[in-house]
Formats: sequence, C-alpha cells, structure tokens
Amino acid sequence: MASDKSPVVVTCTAPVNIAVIKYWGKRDEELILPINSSLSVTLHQDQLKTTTTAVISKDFTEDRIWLNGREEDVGQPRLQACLREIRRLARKRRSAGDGDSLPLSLGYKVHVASVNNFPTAAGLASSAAGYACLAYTLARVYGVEGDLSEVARRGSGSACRSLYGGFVEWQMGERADGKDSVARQVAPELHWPQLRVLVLVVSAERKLTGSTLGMQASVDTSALLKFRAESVVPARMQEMTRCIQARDFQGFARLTMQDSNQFHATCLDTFPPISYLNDTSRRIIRLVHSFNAHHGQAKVAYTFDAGPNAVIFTLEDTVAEFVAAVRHSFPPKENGDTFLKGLPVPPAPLSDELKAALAMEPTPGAVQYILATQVGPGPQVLEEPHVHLLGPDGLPKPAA
Ligand code: 2P0
Repeated sequence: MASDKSPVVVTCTAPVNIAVIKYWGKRDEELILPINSSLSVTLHQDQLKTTTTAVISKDFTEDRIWLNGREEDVGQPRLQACLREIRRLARKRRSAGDGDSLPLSLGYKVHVASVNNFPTAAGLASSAAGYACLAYTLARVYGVEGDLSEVARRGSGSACRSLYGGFVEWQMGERADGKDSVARQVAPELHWPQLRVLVLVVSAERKLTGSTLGMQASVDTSALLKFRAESVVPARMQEMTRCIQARDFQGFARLTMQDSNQFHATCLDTFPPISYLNDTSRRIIRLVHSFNAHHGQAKVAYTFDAGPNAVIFTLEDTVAEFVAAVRHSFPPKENGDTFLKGLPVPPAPLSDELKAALAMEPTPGAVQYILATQVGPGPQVLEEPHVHLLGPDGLPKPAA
C-alpha cells in the first residue's frame, strides 16, 4: 500500500453527546484543558450524526474543507490544531517503526467534507460530533491508531466525549501538557437498554453567546464556577458513575437535573450575566417536576446546554406518557403529524389526575418538535463507496 499513489478516501460517522455532568471553563485556552471533569451520554446516530469524508492525494495543492456543502476557511485555528495534531501523531508512529502501512506521504494535502443529519444551528452540539468525526476520519486516512482525545479536544472540548459510545467521562487531567486530559468509556452502549432520550427543540436559532466566549467570561468572573469545579464536581463524577453502573434512574435523574441547574446558575453568576434558558425552557422544567411529583418519584429528568432546547432522559415504560404530557402542554400549532421525529412512540392517554397535576395553561407552538432517540455507539467507518461525500478528485459529489 505504501507504494500506491492513488488517492485514499475514508468516510466515517460520529455521534452527538449530551453532558449530565457539565464541562464549563478552561484552564488552558490553547490546549483546551477543562477546569473540571465531565460525563456524557452518547446519542444514537440513527437520529443524530455527522458524516465526514477525508481524501489525501499527491495531486492536491492545499488542504480544503466543505461543511454542509459550503467551502469554509481551512485556516481557522482549531481546524489547523486538529490537522497539526493528527500529522504529528502519524509522524510519531512512523518514526517508531510501526508505520509501514502508512498509505501516503504525510506531506500530502487533505480534502475534507462533512455533513450533519440535523440542523447545525439547532443547538444540538454539532461541534462535538463534527470534531470527533474529523479526528476519527483523519486518523483512518493518515493511519493513526489509539486514543484520539487530544485531536478531537483541540477542535472542541466536548468533542473528545463523542469518540466513544455509551456513557463517557472526560477526565480533566492534571498535567500542563494535557496528555492526561482524555475521554474514557464508563459503560458501553447496551449497558442500560431501557434508557430513552427526548430532545425538545424549542428554538432552532443560533445562540447569543457562544460556549467558548461564555465559559471564558464565567471563568473570569464567577466565584460560583470556581467553587463548583473545585468542591462540587469531583464527588458528582463519582456519584454519577455509580448511578450509571447500577442503572439507578432515581439517582441519575436527580443528579442530572441538579448539575444542569448548577451550570445555568454559574451562567447567571457570570458578569455580565449569561442566560441560555428561555420561558419555554422554564416551563419544561416545571412540567418535569410536576410530572415527577404526580408519580411520587423521578420518572423524567431534564438537562440544558448552552441554549434553550431541553434534553429529557426517561425509561422505556414512561416515554409515551411523557410525550403525551408534552403534547398537552405545548400542542403543535399545525405540524401535528411531524411533531414527533425519530424512534416511534405510541400515543398514550393522559389521566385527568395527571392533567390537573400539570396545572399549566397550554402554550401552542412553544416546542417545535420532539426527537426521540436512545443511547448509541461511537464513531463508525463506512465501507460502501457510494457514501463518500468527495470523489477521487477530492471535490464534493453533486449530491453532497
Ligand atoms: C458540555 N457544553 O459539557 C457543556 C455544557 C455546553 C454546556 O461543552 O470552547 O463547544 O469548543 O471547548 O465543547 C460546549 O462547549 O466548547 C459544552 P469549546 P464546547 O457539553
């Protein structure tokens, strides 16, 4: 293969992840090292994924990248950091003598194309899936093996958690060079098959304060964030790991909601304050607590990232009733048939007692749609040639 001069084309997919112990704040902006560890659930790629094709060829004169069909600036610093990092790892492997199978010269330029199967601006952590997919695909094309946390992390911190399926922790590490700031699987994809995830899409608009700037401001001004990172998160990481390993939904649900709330409290404690939640987010929080109070236990949990969309965790036996409760409280305006996307959820009746317990005036149209999904696997290599987004000439195929 080393003597083969034809272009090498690789296509991979990677998942979105949603943190249940949140990452917010860096101790090193350049290396993207966090001030606390975090833990996430990998969502299923049947519903949410990034697909990336990378091609290397001796004929290319420059690195190029297309995102969702549009060519973007490849000089963007984080993209450059990922490319540099993967080429450094490939060089290291070659000089260690186990790189005989390296397909092509490291000097060859790369063309990359990437698409999401969900709207980039919907606030669904597209950068995590995107950079995880970039790292994974570049690793295949340049013949790099082993943990890719460092490559993905340099693109976006939370991206290193999308390198694995199931339940994943990003250990903050202690070293100044970041070598021990890595992602690790806590439990595999099929560990908790009853767990379900509902994304309640409240707004598909771009957020006002991006995560990178938002967390910088919080690190600079929030004493609560410092307290959280030093004194709250370490014990929560242990407790969350225990809840997941024991499939303790009560404990998992409570801690997930508490950690989301504390993250948003640190945003409000930032000066000037940042608010990612809106009125609909707060109504969803109330709905979840009323639903749980009605059942006398935590049946459902919410978590919110840097935007107003809610991600709901529940178990298989509760999904239908909770979806009915969301439909009741946020009736679709005109899109009744497409209100629920993703995994099928059968219609369920709402008891009068539950309706009364929800005690909410319905807000039509406030939730645009619900995406039903579940825990899923990590990145995948796609073998069929028709899936490539770029042709052997390194240019986007017409359909891409
Ligand atoms: C998380 N978020 O743990 C947290 C919770 C948003 C809220 O990771 O600057 O896009 O690229 O490292 O990873 C969003 O931050 O930020 C994020 P950078 P990133 O999922």
